[in-house]
Amino acid sequence: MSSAPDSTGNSTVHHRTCHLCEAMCGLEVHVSEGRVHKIRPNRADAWSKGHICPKGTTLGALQDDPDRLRAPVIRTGDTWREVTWDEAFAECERLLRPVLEEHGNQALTAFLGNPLAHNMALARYSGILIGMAGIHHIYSSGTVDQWPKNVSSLLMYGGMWTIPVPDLRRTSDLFVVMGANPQASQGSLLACPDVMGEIKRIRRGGGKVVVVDPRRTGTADAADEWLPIVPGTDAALLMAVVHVLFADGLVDLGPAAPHIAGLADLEELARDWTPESVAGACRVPADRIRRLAHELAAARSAVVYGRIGLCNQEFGTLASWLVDVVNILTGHFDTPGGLMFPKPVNWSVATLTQHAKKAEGAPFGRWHSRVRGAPEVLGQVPASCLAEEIDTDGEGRIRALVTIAGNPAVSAPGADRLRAALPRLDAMISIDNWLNETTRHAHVVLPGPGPLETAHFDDLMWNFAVGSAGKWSEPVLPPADPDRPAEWEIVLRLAGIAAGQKADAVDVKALDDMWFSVLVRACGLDPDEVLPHYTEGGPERIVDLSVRTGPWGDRYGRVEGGLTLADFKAAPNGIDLGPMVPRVAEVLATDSGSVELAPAYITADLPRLRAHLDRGGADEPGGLVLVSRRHLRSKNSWLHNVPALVGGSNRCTLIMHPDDAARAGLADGGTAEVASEAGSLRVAVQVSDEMMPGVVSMPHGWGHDDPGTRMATARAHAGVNSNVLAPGTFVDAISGNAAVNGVAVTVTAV
Ligand SMILES: Nc1nc2c(c(=O)[nH]1)N[C@H]1C(S)=C(S)[C@@H](COP(=O)(O)OP(=O)(O)OC[C@H]3O[C@@H](n4cnc5c(=O)[nH]c(N)nc54)[C@H](O)[C@@H]3O)O[C@H]1N2
Ligand SMILES: Nc1nc2c(c(=O)[nH]1)N[C@H]1C(S)=C(S)[C@@H](COP(=O)(O)OP(=O)(O)OC[C@H]3O[C@@H](n4cnc5c(=O)[nH]c(N)nc54)[C@H](O)[C@@H]3O)O[C@H]1N2
Ligand code: SF4
Ligand SMILES: [Mo]
Repeated sequence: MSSAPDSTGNSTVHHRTCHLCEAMCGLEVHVSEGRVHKIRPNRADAWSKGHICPKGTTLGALQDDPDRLRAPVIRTGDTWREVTWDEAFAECERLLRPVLEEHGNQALTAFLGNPLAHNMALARYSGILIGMAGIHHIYSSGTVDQWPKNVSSLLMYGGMWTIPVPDLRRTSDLFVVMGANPQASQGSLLACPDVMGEIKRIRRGGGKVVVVDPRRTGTADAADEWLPIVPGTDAALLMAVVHVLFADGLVDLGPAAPHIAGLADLEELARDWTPESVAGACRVPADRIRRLAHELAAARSAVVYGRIGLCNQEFGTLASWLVDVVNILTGHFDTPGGLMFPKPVNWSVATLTQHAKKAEGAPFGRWHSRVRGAPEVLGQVPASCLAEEIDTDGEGRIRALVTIAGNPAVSAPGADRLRAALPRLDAMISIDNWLNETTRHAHVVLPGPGPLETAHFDDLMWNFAVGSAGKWSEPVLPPADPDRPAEWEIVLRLAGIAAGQKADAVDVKALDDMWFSVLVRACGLDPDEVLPHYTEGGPERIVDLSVRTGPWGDRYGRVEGGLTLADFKAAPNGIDLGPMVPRVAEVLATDSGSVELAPAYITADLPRLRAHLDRGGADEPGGLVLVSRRHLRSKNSWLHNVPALVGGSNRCTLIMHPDDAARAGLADGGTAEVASEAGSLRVAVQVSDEMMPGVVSMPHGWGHDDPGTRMATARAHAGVNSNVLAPGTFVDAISGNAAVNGVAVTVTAV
């Protein structure tokens, strides 16, 4: 254990990577008498060098949270009782068996949530549960998140997780941030500790930072320029930038030029997209758009970055694609300071299998959802389909649901319908640590251990990192209950049950070896050779495999001096393997072997965008549109039970521009009724000119006063569930990703 007595002599100090967001900050966790008494930044951390945010200091509070489930619970009616693990798994079997026997595997699905990707065990084991349960179609928070980027990356580079990220630590002249607020989020599809510090550095060095966002965010406040934009029109602005780049002879592909295909097609497509033709709808002056194109072309080192505001919107795939296109056309691609492909020290289970998935055929529209007829995209339909697939009778209705670290009753659009649908399930099993708005509907909840009782090594996050690095964290605390299963064992046991095994007869070790062997083969190695290297299984073994078969790995003795997990264990501050390197040729997996600048599947969506602009976009007189926001002290829906993180400026309010508030007869602190086609709610109003006129903002992840939850602090700061307002059918048509931004609403005074 990476511990040493601190200066007082009575406590131990543990080095640990915070698992709450992509920044992956190194923490010093001070423990005495078995409890965390303080958490400090670890300045010696090779990756984060002392960066931290207020959330990282609350891991002790999460660990000690009296509401966090310590044992499995079973619900009968409105009553929950704690049970033994054997009883809990027997109940899972009792619930699942009849559904599967009478209705087949198509009646069972899973919803995978965001913390799964940050969790040592769940990230590496959820795949086997889905496979063994024979689940045909899963749902995930991915379709309320980065699905557009997955689509554009697959079509441009050949892998849905082959996502280039800004090489921000070396950007010096111009950083354009679109639809992201790293002041709150700390970076996303951009794992970079201290994004705000990089923004300061760029400006100190004479460079410029521009934020394109309907809200003047904390990031915009720290930038040189805030460019307000009408939600959902970013793709139009970027098409106009592309137009100017071609029209003014500014295209310069730079060193990546030999790898780029589709330039002529793109030029043709951009011909009509003059700045003047989009300026009205975007509410960005044409000359500013033109100048942006020239600034990007002139900059030596620049990068355009787009994130959730560009994904969770009606034209998410077009916008996500165009961010990359503009970087490529201006030569800020696969070059230091521009958009580059990370080189993770370890593969993730998701990235390891991405090309195998593609080989199954074009991952678009291979099947359609039963009720809405939504085309599948990359194996999933919109998360909002889940509700109707549960509440609509007929052959193929979903009757059993497993949620894994997800809270779709709050995080998915059409929240009212899902909350009404969940009680119709015959079997609902949640792998989760709290009784919240979603899990309160479960029949059985299987909690993982406390957040500081497990080891940690990030899985997917290193794929978005601005440098190659790795960090191993030992458990800070011993298991509170040594007899309870680890989270990966919970997943495997449930997998066995879902596959038809008796609850008390699941051979967890055999399943673990089987899953490990699948992963070994996917790495091109022979399990008979690799398995004897280990005496124990679990996620740690998978981490070792992923490091040893990664770019710096020893390939089990084939590469002399290559890395293994033991090297990371010996380096409690982590190992830094340097900044990103140009590697486009190495990562490309398209059929053509080139970067596809103008994939037909995406460009066919341009007429829809043009029609939207011609209708005037969202710009109808008096009409308001709603966008989402994040706060530094929240993490989606699930940190509001930590007293230190709620209250103060972290409140669930509707922010409105003064003109819009005046028109609705609302003053700061008043209560508004907000209504959309999907639902309505009442919320406190905050009047501020940080909003552009016509756009209002609410955070997601609130609404903690549902009956039957067990999160006392969250309940005392309940707020309202903004996804009641998001219509489930409002999606980016070609990715199926939810458009929770740009929702048409009316706001009236109560
Ligand atoms: N309106 C609107 N909606 C949005 C968004 C938005 O911007 N606006 N953002 C979307 C995005 S980007 C995302 S990622 C989704 C998030 O959507 P979800 O992943 O569905 O929601 P979270 O709030 O992250 O819920 C996490 C769940 O995991 C549980 N949990 C936390 N840690 C652990 C753990 O270690 N083990 C287990 N087993 N469970 C754990 C929590 O108790 C909680 O139930 O929300 C989306 N929804
Ligand atoms: N503190 C904190 N950190 C988090 C999270 C959290 O909940 N809290 N969640 C994590 C997760 S799961 C994710 S995915 C990331 C997300 O990370 P970010 O993408 O940085 O997310 P936000 O902070 O929501 O910033 C999105 C911005 O997009 C703007 N926006 C909305 N619609 C549009 C539009 O149409 N066009 C443009 N140009 N802008 C628009 C909003 O006003 C908002 O400022 O954050 C992660 N980190
Ligand atoms: S920024 Fe905050 S939440 Fe994110 S990893 Fe660092 S300390 Fe944790
Ligand atoms: Mo997310």
